[in-house]
Amino acid sequence: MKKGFTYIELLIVLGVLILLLGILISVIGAKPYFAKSRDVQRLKDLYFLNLALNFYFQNATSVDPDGPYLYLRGIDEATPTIFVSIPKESYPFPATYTTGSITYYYYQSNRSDYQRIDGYGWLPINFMEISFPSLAVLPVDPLNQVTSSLYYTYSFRRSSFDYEIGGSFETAEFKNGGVNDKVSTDGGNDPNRYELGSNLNLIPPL
Ligand SMILES: [Ca+2]
Ligand SMILES: [Ca+2]
Repeated sequence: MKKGFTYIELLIVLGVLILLLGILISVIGAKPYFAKSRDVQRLKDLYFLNLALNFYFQNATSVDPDGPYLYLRGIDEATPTIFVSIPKESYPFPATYTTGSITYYYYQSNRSDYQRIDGYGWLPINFMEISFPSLAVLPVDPLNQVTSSLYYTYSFRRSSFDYEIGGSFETAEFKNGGVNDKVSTDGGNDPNRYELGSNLNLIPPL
């Protein structure tokens, strides 16, 4: 008579247990939990990026809001630009975005450089010129995808040295009409994106 389990039987039992665990996790809803933690990360990222930008505009010896490698990218200049955190290899945005009477240009960095803080990143400011604590890499959205607009944005105006950054959330709580609505209560012109900066009308509703 056979005693206990064979190795194969143990493997099958283990496989079934893993399968059941997977089903259990999807039923009790681990996904919303992770979505919430990503939203908290977005709040932190944009808060610190806003602090860093504020510090840069106040303290840089020679403020250059489109960095050392790009030119005339201000909303009030020849190439009014919306900088986005998604690298162009992941999802190429169209060259332009027209709304009202204004045509905006999208700018994307590439996958090997997009988190650099020396002017090659998705946000082209050279943060090496200032010593801002805890900004070693540029933050990007935890998912950084065009679906549900889960990416960060940046624009600036040269004449007044104004800037705006933005992002979106996954959980209903932080979205427009949610119990903790962050996007329609920020004073900006986009009721579905979270806007921060010194002029929240630079980036149009996307
Ligand atoms: Ca908003
Ligand atoms: Ca805006």
